[in-house]
Amino acid sequence: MIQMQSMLDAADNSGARRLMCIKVLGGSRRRYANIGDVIKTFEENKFKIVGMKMLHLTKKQAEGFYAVHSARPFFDSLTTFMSSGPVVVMVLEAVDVIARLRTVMGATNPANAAEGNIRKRFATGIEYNVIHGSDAPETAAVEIAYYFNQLELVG
Ligand code: 3AN
Repeated sequence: MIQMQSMLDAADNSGARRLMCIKVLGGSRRRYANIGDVIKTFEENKFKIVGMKMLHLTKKQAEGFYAVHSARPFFDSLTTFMSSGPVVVMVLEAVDVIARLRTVMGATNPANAAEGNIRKRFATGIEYNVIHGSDAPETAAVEIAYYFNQLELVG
């Protein structure tokens, strides 16, 4: 049993990949994130960047990305916001990546986020919360494939 658990732990710690997306960049309003600060935070926290690109999503592309939230009341405003300017999408690797990505990002609502994490430092509201991170291996696989092909991932 212990051996099986340590095999599972090893599997999760073997450099698993997660999609991370810095939401809409640029512009003059405070809802926008500073890309350099976010990247620096991940580098300082020992995440390896294995893929990165900047995109300006259409409304349809944003709706596809957030399809899981299509029944939620904020779906239209979230996807309008996500298609209102460029975003940066990244694929990150790290030991214990699920828990560590969530810790570095912070709670969905920045008002509840812990001191020092990205949403606490830079987000201006629950909808404008700077960053998206895949929450499970299955969603990461789908989200990575939404933006990247194999040639665009290194290492
Ligand atoms: P997280 O990004 O923390 O995993 P999710 O997956 O529940 O949170 O929500 C996806 C995105 O939908 C959030 N990043 C946020 O922008 C938006 N969102 C979530 N809950 C709300 C809400 N109650 N009101 C407005 N926007 C929300």
